[in-house]
Amino acid sequence: MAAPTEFGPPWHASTLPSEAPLVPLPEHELALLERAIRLGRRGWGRVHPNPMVGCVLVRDGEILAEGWHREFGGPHAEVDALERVRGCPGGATAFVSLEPCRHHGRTAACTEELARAGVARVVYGVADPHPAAGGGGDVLRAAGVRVEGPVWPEAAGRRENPVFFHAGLQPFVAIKLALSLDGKIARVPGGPTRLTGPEATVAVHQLRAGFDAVLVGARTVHADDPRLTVREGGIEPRVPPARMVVDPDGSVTGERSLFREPAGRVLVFVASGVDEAVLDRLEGAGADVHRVPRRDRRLALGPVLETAARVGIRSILCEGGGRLANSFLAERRADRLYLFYSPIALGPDAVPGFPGPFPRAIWEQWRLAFPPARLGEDVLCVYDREA
Ligand code: AOF
Ligand code: ZN
Repeated sequence: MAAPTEFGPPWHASTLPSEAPLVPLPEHELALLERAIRLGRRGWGRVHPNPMVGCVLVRDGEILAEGWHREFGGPHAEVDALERVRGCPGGATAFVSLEPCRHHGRTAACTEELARAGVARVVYGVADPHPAAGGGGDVLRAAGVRVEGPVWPEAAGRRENPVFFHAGLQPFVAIKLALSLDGKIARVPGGPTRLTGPEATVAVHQLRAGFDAVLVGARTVHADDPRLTVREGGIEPRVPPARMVVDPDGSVTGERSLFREPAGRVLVFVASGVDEAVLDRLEGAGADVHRVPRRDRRLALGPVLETAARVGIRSILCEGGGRLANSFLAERRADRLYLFYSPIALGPDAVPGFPGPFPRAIWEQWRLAFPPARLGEDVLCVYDREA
């Protein structure tokens, strides 16, 4: 497994949640919670669908140990930190980014482990929204531990672990687009245009590692012939993301790189009426083919997402092209935007990133989630759609 990066993936610029704390904490204790958040980010690509969680154990102003949830099914952050204490953690304060769980799942309840270790105080970032695991704060209080939390409202947890907090039957959808300074995505339709630099490429590969699936339209397959694998960025995903192609006419062929590269499974979505021969050809190339109805001349995205959910996909990173991204936006089916801005301009004849058509109201729900991150010459802005 690749060594975890010190500050987590770059779109997560180091930051405290922007919401005012719900409980008053001194600056240095907020900094310890921030540290816990940052430690948790090291689990990106390894822990989903569990949340990224970090923990710092402190006593008398000294950090006894740090831990994080490293692997899905493995020890939780609190236990990871407790295991790393040299000596006895009795009397320590645990700063945890998420409320300690009270359930026996794949591991023992963190509430019990903390109490048993003699931890005197627990400060946690956000409440665990899940019925079985949540409520650990009260369990700890009942066990005589001093508890402060949640320090931030749910919105802060949602920003940090959007898929974990995502409710509903459809997968969480994030859109990644690289844009020129003048808001264009390509010089000419259907032609590949390199906009961003190597640092942004690394970030995209890191991003892919934390999603269940990467999605593109058939046009992008024809234009760019992407492999849609995680090759750079130093994060080896626990499960290679599935590769999804929306291809109404079944135009993609087995010679494409995504079929030839052994990585995540390939899912192709074609229109209901497409010939059996086309399905056979795609299946012969190794794809799982799903038929969904058309809407106008495109595929209906609702059924695409429902089908993806049915085969276990909870999160999707849509990497284009522009039309597909615009359809997700227009139908309010996108939850997050990762926009990489390059300092290049492509001019008035180039392909716009957001041609719509959709009313300006579509943009009113979007809010910047993190401070913009500089990646070489490019800037990454992450936006979330407010529910
Ligand atoms: C914590 N600390 O570091 C994490 C927590 O399947 P399990 O047993 O690993 O439990 C997963 C659930 O535990 C997950 O859905 C979430 O509610 C909570 N995650 N809790 O105290 C952690 N990762
Ligand atoms: Zn736990």
